[in-house]
Amino acid sequence: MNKLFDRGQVEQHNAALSADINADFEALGGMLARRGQDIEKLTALAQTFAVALPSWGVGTGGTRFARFPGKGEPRNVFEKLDDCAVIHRLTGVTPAVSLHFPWDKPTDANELREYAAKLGLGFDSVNSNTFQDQAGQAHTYKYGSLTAQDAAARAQAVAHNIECIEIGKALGSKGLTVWVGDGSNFPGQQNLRGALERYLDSMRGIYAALPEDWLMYIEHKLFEPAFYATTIADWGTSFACATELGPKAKCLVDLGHHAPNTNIEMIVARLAQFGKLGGFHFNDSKYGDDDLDSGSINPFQLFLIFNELADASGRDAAFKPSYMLDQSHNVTDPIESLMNSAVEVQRAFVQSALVDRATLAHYQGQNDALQAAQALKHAFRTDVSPILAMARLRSGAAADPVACYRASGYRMAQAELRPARAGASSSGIV
Ligand code: PSV
Ligand code: MN
Ligand code: MN
Repeated sequence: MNKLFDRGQVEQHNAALSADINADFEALGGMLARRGQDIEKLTALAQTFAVALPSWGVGTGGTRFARFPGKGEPRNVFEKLDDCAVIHRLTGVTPAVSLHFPWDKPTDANELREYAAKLGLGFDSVNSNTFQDQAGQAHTYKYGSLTAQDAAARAQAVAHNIECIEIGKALGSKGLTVWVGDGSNFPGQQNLRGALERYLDSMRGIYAALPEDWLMYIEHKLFEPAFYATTIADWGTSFACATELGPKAKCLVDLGHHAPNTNIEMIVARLAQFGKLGGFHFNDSKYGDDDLDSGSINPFQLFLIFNELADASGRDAAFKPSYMLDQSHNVTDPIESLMNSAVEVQRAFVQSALVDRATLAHYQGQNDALQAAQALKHAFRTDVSPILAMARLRSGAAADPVACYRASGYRMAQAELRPARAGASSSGIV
């Protein structure tokens, strides 16, 4: 593990900023107190927040046109964990990593688990990959995996998912996320109903291998790589499949997997209402699966999603969907983007706690649309940055994660230790 942050760097950084943060915190505390809100409670709440990191997010991403590698990119799963540990060390809100197999397949799962534990990291749900062919694979996924016409390709895809569960068990994961790109590019290419029947049949085989305390997350996506009809294209199909499969199957909402202008917060409300909201892949987008940094394009939407989550938590204290980032970084340092995103998602979480639910319900009851909307805007407009900074100080993380990271020289140190591999992609996706 990289020792840069063990040399009192974070403490020095915090000491230099603490007077300013205390002053801002006190000022905000006074303002919130006049609104009847307790900044101490909000700060304690902020400290409970956690969002998992995607192992594939710490490498530079790419598009189907090109990939422009960054300096010091992680070359294997251990180095990916090293970078994730830096993100957690500086933000204090990313204690778990979501692995993707076979990209991150360990030769020894126990060794990997111990390595992560030493870094203070655990493992979130594991992800299967049947959207690419791997070297030496017996049956191609060119025409689908869990939905393929070819029974042998389907069986291979099911076996891969079961292997992911086995590795995940050894790592201490508690969930399997299944996203398949299966679908068709031409009208008539596939029998639409037949493809979903085959999907369900395959998923039943995977579901049967889930341990008792595991969940299976079904991730829908509108399009890409299928450009006419994707088998699991929307939350309705995801919900129907999760219902068919049983209580351990839930729906996962990746924010980028919808048509532009889709009301995602309403999807969240619906899935929560019917007990099928399993978790999120947070990111932001302008067009579709852009995998941009969380909160970078539409922070209000992120807030509105958390507003629904706060409403759901208020109705059921046991409600706890899992949170994960799923981003791709082409023009920024992935560590910086992931830190910023983790903080942006935490920001929306805290802002949603500022919504005065009784007041909102009152305006809704009165059909006072203007004031109801203002009740939300009032919370959204409040700059909770001092709460987030104080939460980090109290958790031993960095007051300003990006500034602390830049001052550390971590990236340049990794550039020396990890020479670039021309054209290589850490995730396998270019
Ligand atoms: C698909 O676009 C997706 O969002 C799924 O979560 C995949 O597993 C991930 O991206 C990998 O790139
Ligand atoms: Mn995703
Ligand atoms: Mn995606």
